[in-house]
Amino acid sequence: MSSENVENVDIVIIGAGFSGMYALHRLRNHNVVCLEAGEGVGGTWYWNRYPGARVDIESVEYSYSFDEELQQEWSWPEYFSAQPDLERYANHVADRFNLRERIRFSNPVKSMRFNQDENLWHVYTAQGNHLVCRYVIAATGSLTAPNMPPWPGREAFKGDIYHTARWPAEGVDFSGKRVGFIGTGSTGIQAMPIIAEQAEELYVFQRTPAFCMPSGNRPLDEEYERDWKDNYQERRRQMLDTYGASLIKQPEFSAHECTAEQREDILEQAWKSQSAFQLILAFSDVMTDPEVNEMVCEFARNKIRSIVKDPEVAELLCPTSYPIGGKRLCIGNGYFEMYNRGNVTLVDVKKAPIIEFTETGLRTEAAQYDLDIIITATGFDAVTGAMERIDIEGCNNRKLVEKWADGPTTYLGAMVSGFPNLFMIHGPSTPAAQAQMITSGEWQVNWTADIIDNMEQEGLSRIDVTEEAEQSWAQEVNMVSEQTLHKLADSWYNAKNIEGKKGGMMIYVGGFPRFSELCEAAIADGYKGFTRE
Ligand code: NA7
Repeated sequence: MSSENVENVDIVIIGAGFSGMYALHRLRNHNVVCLEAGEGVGGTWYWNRYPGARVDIESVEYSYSFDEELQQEWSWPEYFSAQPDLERYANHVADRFNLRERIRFSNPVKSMRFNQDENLWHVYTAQGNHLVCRYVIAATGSLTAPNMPPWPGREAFKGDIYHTARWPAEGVDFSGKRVGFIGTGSTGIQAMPIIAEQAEELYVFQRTPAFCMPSGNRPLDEEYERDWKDNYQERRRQMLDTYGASLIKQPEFSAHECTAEQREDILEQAWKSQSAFQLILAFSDVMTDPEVNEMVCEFARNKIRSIVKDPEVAELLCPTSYPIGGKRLCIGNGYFEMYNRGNVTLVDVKKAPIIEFTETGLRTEAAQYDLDIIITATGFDAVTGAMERIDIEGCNNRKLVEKWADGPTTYLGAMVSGFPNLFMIHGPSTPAAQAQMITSGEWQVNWTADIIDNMEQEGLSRIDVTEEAEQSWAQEVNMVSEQTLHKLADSWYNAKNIEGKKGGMMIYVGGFPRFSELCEAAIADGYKGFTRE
């Protein structure tokens, strides 16, 4: 690339999702550019536009806190916002804070190389841009890189194949169609009941059944909204003191302190709470005591048995192989009820796995299914996928994929040893998915921006972390995960959702307050674990 095509900036932010947008705003006093793969802002809420896409955290919480006027003027129509409202909000923020002028859309980063003599990153994009900058902030998202199923024959299929995370903006018409749907995680559970209402037939290919509780979504009550707006500052502060950066009702007592009748009562209230996650928050020990967890599992299974009329189908929908909450509890709207429709068929692909796409549909080890449309809601190469799909080269020509070959290593989830001046937001071993993503993302952006500002004030040009620091963080991550039941479920939390993926626990389950305290303590302790020059 010739030198006249090189653009020099202070900071490159990768991704114009909620964290990247806030980073752009927070660091606006620097010469900063944001590179975004999509045509619009919103990240997760730009890409995941499948029918029924909705957040499972209340939007009064799942929104920015950095600007009081913004939180006073914005109104959410529902408790749990649908994708179009979240995307509208992202666009509003981009316009209101003049972010667009610094975002380069449809311009994914292809590769990055650190020049250790200059202490500069060279960033190359798909559109052929070459940017040179001191710092890179990768706000690439935890659930960005879609996991495409591995079966052969994709090109042979005569109908259409969609992944829910790459849904066409114009939507899909299912009327009169035979639809095959693969994946019964949070995404599948939201999308399928809507598709079943339109499609001629819906075949659900289920490998592992999911625990799911009713979302309880409803129009946002005006008084409730007013109360939040009157108390936003205090509530946002309180949120940061909770495990999940959310004021969701926390359990106060152990299940062992209750009689069997009291337990049933509490679980029934949790089921009807209209507040996502209350089933796993019914008692203080659901995620730590296998016996208590099993009680909650059986309560949830009995709900499935009471909703689904065909006992064989009901039994196949009952999860038995992992603890409830071990992977993310799904929040549904008519999901189990959907199986009472005449046009929905449940196919067990644990027993007889899918082996190929064919010209007319899908073949499992047991049968051929003729279909017009195939939808894969098969999740993501989560946490590390977005970073590993960029060719990143740090010091001594070391590639990030090589460094992470046995699983990601980070210090505080923010930096990787040998990759100086590169910060991640919601990187591996942060409380992603365990702590409300917008609020915890804002916190991480502020922490990172303070570090960069401090570097500038002190006239420093290079910051890295030590391998010892990475090892001590790995010990902390493992220690806290040993105390919970998350390790007993195969999911994207522990890299077991994708065959052959290595890495163990991908997220930090020690809670947001402990995470943020450790991050702050490292800086207060003279940048412990970092090297700066
Ligand atoms: P998830 O939760 O990872 O779910 C993916 C689903 O796809 C899950 O049911 C998987 O079954 C299934 N899957 C994946 N690969 C296959 C193959 N090869 N064959 C059959 N079935 C397969 O992704 P989501 O998009 O639903 O949700 C991601 C997050 O978004 C969620 O945690 C929330 O935070 C929001 P498996 O369970 O692996 O047997």
